[in-house]
Amino acid sequence: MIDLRSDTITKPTEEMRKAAYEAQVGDDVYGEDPTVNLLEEKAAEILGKEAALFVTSGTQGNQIAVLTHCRPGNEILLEAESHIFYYESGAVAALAGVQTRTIQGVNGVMNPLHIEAAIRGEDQHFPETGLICIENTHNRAGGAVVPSSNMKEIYEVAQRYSVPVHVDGARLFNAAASADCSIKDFTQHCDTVQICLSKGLGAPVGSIIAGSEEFINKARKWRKRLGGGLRQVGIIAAPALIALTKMRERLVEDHVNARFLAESLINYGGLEVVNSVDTNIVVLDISGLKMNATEFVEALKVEGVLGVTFGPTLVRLTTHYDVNRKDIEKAVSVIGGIVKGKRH
Ligand code: TLP
Repeated sequence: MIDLRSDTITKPTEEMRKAAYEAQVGDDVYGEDPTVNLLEEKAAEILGKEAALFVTSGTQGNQIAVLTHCRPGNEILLEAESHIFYYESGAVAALAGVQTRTIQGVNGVMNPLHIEAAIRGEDQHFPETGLICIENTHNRAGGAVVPSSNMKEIYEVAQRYSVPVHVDGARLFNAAASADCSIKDFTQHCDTVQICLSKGLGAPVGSIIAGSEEFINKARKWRKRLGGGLRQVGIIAAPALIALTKMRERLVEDHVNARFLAESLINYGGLEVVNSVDTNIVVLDISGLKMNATEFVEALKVEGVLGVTFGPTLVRLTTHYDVNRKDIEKAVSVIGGIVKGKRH
């Protein structure tokens, strides 16, 4: 199977498995796991923040951030198709008791003026604006990079109104690789950030949240409340450390493969690449075919290629460490075969 469903499906490398086996461990709830401590120190340094916390998943990291920044009854501003709004099972309502106010972005990029207009003033009728969330890269915008200049403008607005900014940077290293800049060029324009180690970076488990020392101390307590205080967790922090320190440089390979995939499909009648392919995601609109996205994904599967539906006529294909150029060529030819028989 050529699995293009997500970069989350990457399996740990040999080096990661060996590191897990050999990891020095201790009880992390006592702060005694040396591998976790090293991972958190390294992550804070790379992200340019005072402190960092190892959490089980991107969703847990985002939720801990919202819980730590906000109080029940707050309102948070976030992009209309952001992961926190779209794909986290309503957790911000269920757990943090906040309401969401969505801002329609363009390619995942929110206009700072729209954000400023949405920040609540002093009035007993109004909820307080507790947090602004930016997603970078933006998943449903097809892995689009939110420029650091846009983040800077949003952060300036946020600071003027004393509202914190959290970045869901599940794929922020992809953004840095695509923009050919340092991750700090992005993280300097936010208070807190969540990055996933288990996506393109290939770790089997884990995310990091980073921010001020004070924020991370409070976040640690929320992690514990959520049952995320783990014990000899160096076993998974060791592969995560390899993901963080050794796997960033290769993300551009995934981007090159995604671009190759998109360019190979561009001239196929009946389907259209609808995203800008900044990083490792290709989104296809198949409305020119006599089938819907579910049927298209089924047809792909029969031919040994996996993708995911992204809407009634949209399909997402994601490149990653476990697929190479040859796999992409095979996927292109499979898609070619399906398209041939199904054009309107
Ligand atoms: N995204 C997954 C699915 O949940 C859709 C994927 O396959 O892309 N933020 C962003 C921007 C994400 O794309 C994801 C995962 C998360 C957060 C959540 O991370 P996990 O899966 O570790 O909870």
